Amino acid sequence: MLSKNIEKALNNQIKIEAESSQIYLAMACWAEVKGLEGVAGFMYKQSQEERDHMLKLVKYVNERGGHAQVSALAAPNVTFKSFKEMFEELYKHEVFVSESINELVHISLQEKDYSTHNFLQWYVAEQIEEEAMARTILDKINLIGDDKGGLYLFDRDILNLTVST
Ligand code: OFO
Repeated sequence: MLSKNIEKALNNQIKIEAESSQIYLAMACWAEVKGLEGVAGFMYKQSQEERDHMLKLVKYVNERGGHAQVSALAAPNVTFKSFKEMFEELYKHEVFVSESINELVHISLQEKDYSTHNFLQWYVAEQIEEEAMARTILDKINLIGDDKGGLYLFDRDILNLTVST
């Protein structure tokens, strides 16, 4: 059985994962209307993964005697100055999510909830991968600079970057 404190913290993470999904969906739309098909595909995939992260939490909360909350979400940015800015935002957001997961891990230890602590390890590993991936992408973008040919190749190849689920 989850304590009220843990239930509340997990529900907050459910909201964050749902917002992440919306943030990446908005990025997918922006990229798609700009003709960046590869980037759009990548963002649609990220958006779907965030929804899966949310659902995993929802199931866990409900299975452990809590009640997963489906709540109103903050509206994401829908336009970006450049695709570089968009990926910088993605990176910053992933760092924010990692901090939030770390805080959850901290609370689970404080409450001596070792089941939740164990459950959260999947998210800890996932965030390491997602932050690393976002940094790799930003490095590539910095290499490309204003080179249109480079952007074309980047858009073509981005879907081949391995993304865990
Ligand atoms: Fe949910 O993994 Fe990124 O944020």
